Amino acid sequence: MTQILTVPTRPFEGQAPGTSGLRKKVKVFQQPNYAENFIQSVFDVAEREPGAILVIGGDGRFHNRTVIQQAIRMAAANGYGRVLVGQGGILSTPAASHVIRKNKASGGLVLSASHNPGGPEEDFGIKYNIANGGPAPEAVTRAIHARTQEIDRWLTVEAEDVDLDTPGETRIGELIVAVIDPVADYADLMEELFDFAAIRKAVAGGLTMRFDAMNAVTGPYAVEILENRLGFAKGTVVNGTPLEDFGGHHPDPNLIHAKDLYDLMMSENSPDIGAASDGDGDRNLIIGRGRFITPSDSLAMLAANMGGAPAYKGRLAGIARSMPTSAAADRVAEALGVPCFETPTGWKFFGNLLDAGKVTICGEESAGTGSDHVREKDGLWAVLLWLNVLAARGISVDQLAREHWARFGRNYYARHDYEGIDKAAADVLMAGLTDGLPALPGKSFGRLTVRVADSFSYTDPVDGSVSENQGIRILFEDGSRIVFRLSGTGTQGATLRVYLERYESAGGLLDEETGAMLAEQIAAADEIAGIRRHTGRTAPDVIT
Ligand code: G16
Repeated sequence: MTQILTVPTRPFEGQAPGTSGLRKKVKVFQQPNYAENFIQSVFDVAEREPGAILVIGGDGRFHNRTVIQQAIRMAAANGYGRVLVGQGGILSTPAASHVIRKNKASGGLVLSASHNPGGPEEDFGIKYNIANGGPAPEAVTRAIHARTQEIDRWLTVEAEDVDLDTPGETRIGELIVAVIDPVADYADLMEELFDFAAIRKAVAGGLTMRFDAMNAVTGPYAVEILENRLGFAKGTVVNGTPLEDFGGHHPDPNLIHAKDLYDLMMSENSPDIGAASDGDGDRNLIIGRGRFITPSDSLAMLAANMGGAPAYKGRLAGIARSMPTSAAADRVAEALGVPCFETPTGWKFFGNLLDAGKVTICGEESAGTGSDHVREKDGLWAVLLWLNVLAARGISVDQLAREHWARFGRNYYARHDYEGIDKAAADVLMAGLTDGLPALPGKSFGRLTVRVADSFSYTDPVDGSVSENQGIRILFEDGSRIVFRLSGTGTQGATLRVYLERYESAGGLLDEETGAMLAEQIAAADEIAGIRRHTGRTAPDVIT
């Protein structure tokens, strides 16, 4: 019997999970008791039987291995029976979700700060996923946070570090620790969902791609699936080695941080499709030859075409999107006669809808798309679904986009991010917006007249739980829209997100420049929110 050690501790301020887990600078996590307090709070509130299974994995960023060893010892002291940990401490977020579901684990610790940069001076994160494989819902994250505020001890055992690099089982007291292949189960699942034979045939017939793994977790997954199983040429996957600091880059698959890929795809030498994923493998970027696909459009286009993939043939139950995501998917849902749900930002809000079988595909403007195969968004899954659609239909990304807009119309869409602004100024800006809401309807900004202005509130149709203050919506009479919200994933100051959208019907202007099409909404956003006045910024840091 290994002796359980009780370590006295005191609460830390600010351990409230954000949009997706607790994200802070590595230096914050390195403080004695910091990670331990949070993990113990998770263990104190997590629903589980004695001897339950816990999955642990991360995106390989700096500090990953240290926290994994701490978590394993604490799991041993907290009555878990089995820990499944990815070899090298690696498990992409969607792969972790799959391992939890497949092994009927009680939950999992996913160690990642996603697309945020990594390294000793950068970011780290811990997220708890529940038994359905998805991020803990708000009731659970609230309970974890409450526990962090009163915690006075954490439990551990004295034990050597587990060898994370060698697959196999070891024992710490009653706990069995199994180091598992992080890729195999996930790659097998993808092979079940998609028509690999059709994709292989298209590849043999000349379909080319580049996948930028951004020196983050998807490298080994992409090499196995795209190069080894689907036959894309060696070298199709670039930046395929996971690095603790992601090579000094932001592993964020957007047009700023994946600029090399974008430039290639806009050049004459471009392959047929370019794709990228983020730090922990749940986001995706899709670019065709000469054609960028926004995440909102990607959701709509995939939803309209996913029946071509074996796992989804004839079974689209419904679509869900986060509120700031464009309404492109709503038009597909309407045309196909299935419901479309509008949830707050955060994948955790899709869990109930997926568990209840109300939706088959979900997506967010923040580059996340996924289905009911796991309970996380899934970067490589989205790439494979695109490949399956292209292979099955024998058309290009650009052709598919044009065909889609000609049928459904086009939702021009952009997100403007003002990063690292003063938190107090951001709060004043949001409070001012909220206070001004009742006076907005009927007011005009240029040619735009406000129809509705509100703060988005969501009632979960499955369990009736209510989530308020999920973003400010300004809806104009011409159908265009502006949404304002503060990011819940940053670690420094505040990030203001401004989401801009305008719909052009099928007979309208379908191939214009997005910035020009949204000029009126951009001007109105500044006038309504006083962005310059409150933040001193004259332009966004990132436009996606
Ligand atoms: C996380 C969540 C997503 C959410 C995104 C953006 O993504 O999992 O559901 O859309 O944050 O959140 P925010 O706008 O609050 O920064 P990831 O990829 O960082 O885990």
